[in-house]
Amino acid sequence: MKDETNEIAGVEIEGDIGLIRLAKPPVNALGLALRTAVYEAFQTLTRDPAIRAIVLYGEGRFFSAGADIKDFGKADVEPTLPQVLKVLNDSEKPVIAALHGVAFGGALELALATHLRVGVTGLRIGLPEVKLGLLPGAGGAQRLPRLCGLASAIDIICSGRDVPAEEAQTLGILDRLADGPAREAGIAVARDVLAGGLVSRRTDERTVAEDPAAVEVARNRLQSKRPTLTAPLKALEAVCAATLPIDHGLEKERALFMELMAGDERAGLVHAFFAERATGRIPEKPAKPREVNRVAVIGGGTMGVGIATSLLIGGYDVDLIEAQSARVADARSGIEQNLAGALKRGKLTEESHEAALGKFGCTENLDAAKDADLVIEAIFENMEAKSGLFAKLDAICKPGAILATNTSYLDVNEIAAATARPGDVIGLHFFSPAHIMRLIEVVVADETAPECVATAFALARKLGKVPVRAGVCDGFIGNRILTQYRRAADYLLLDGADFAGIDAALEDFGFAMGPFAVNDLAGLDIAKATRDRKAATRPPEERYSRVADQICDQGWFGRKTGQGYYIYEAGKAPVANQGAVKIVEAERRVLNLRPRAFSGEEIVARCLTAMIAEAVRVLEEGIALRPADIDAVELFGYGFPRHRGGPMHQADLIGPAELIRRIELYAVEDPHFWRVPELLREMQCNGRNFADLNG
Ligand code: T1G
Repeated sequence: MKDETNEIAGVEIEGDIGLIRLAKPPVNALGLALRTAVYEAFQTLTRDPAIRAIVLYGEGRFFSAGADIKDFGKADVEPTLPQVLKVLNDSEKPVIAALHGVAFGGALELALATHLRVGVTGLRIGLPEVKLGLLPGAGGAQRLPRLCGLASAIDIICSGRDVPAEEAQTLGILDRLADGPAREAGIAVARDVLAGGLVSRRTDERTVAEDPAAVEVARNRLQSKRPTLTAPLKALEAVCAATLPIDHGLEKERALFMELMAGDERAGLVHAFFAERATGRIPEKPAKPREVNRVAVIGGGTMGVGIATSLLIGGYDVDLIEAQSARVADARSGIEQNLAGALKRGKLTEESHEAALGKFGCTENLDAAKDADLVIEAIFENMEAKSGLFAKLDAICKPGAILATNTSYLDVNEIAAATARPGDVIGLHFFSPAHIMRLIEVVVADETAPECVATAFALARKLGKVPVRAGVCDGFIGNRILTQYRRAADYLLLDGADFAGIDAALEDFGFAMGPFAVNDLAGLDIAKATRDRKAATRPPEERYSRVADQICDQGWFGRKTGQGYYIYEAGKAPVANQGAVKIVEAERRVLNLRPRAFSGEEIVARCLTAMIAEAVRVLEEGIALRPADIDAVELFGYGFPRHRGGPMHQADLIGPAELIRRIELYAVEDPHFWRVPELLREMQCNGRNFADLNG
């Protein structure tokens, strides 16, 4: 083996101090190559009699992001991380970890196994394994409580949260904070140890006091969460083992870790991790993004105000343009309230809040868009109004300005055709509330220029959003799939399930809210407007449920009117609206339908299969680049439970054969709605799964 030691784990000598430099871009992930290199470098320094202390530090943006997530699910190869850490812990020479950027998961576990830890300004540490459906598997749940106590360790490990360096020092996790490069900070600590000014100590020698109250509180909190995930509860069990002798605790922790490693929750959460990061792999990636500093947002409604807020939080200069002068002041106060909320949530500091307040203007004058690098239109959904506006913007805006529409379903090609610069027109579909929801569907029209797409992705990343490239069709990726999901739920209702039962089944599956509760939240009149818009082109053979229309006919539009499918009274949990129940029963009688019972499992199977079937068509038509992009849309825009990975991840767990069997079974009742996409048959034939298509 080419001696890589010097490349990815370089050995440096500073007098009687030996240093190991972790250098495996992009994040010094502790995969086999880096583990082996660290292990060998450490052996070298241990054997060298001239070396009296050893420092580990990282090259690049971070000390390390922990274990290599790409290795999950594969067989363990030695040296495993626990083996490497045992050598560090057992060392007779003082071992110091010098941390910068981030030290997450296995990287923090590595530091915990050393004898002293120094962190530099800006460092964040954490054991975020529960966010990946795991728990610390290399001693973190045993060694962290030995430094900061059981209660703090439970908080950090079961939440997976980031811990800023200052707090880490207060908790006793870091022995020292320093400014400047970690390497030098590490050397300084080593010198102090060798000079006797600082005591180095094995973490394993420390003990952990019981804290039954903290354990009880944590267990109750984790069990009351919806959905109740397995990893945080197993992590709690692992931390509690820290009161045992270290070897027993390590053994228990590893057993729990391996149990979770084999689980679906881990597979779903790891899939979500990589799906979020894969969306940026677009054909337009080589194109150079245009510079964007000033953005004009057209429309002072909820979406316009949310988009403007998101841009201000992202550091852009913003002009919000609202044609109706009476609404300009409302738009301004809406933005100010959102910014105040962002300050409260810690998304802004006092300083950046002040700066954001000074970076925006509100006006009714469309000419304010003339110097904008980017214009984002968020007016009401009407093709005529949007085309008219884009024609005006085409005349007002400077050459090279990007003209974006926030439409959630209208034809972006048609909007682009209203201008003489279709190459500069693109769809930027935000989700409400736009300053909170992370998804942006970047809708690429036929003539959209590559650098426009690249600019949209760069902007979305700067806003902390997850951009997903979508082609032009009715509803793009997300709303198109949502329509089928909702129709499956509407048909279940007609066939005998009740809306509270349907919602409960999907909430047990992990959705924060079932489809009928979501309809009530979004406003039943909004969905009705969409149905009315499509009425003229609805195929006669399409099964149509009139239930929602009849509920609207009662003036029941959901939460905003206090009743819809459910009744909403302040301070009370929503209850099923018996008036709506009667409408369903009456409609069944009119359609001569004999209601039958559906299990929760069958309800989930039908709704999920409807989503998957439409998602496969979205893929077939090239509206989405890859299955993982569809999952990213569902996870970051539609509340699909993260631990389930997304509909395409689920499709691989279910398998094409079973999906086809289901669709063909359901098609007996409704062959128009339930159709097997061609790609699904191909997958069955060639034995491939959707993960293979992620590239
Ligand atoms: N393993 C493999 N690849 C990783 C990685 C990791 N741990 N972390 C990041 N990457 C890749 C990522 O996919 C992307 O690749 C590139 O690095 C840049 O990442 C035994 C079992 C560190 C805060 O949970 O939170 O240790 O897309 O785009 O926004 O107990 O990445 O360019 O090809 O996210 O600046 C615990 C996960 C592992 C940390 C940087 N560690 N990473 O954010 O860049 S479990 C984590 C992050 C563990 C032990 C257990 C973030 C980051 P590509 P990025 P970023």
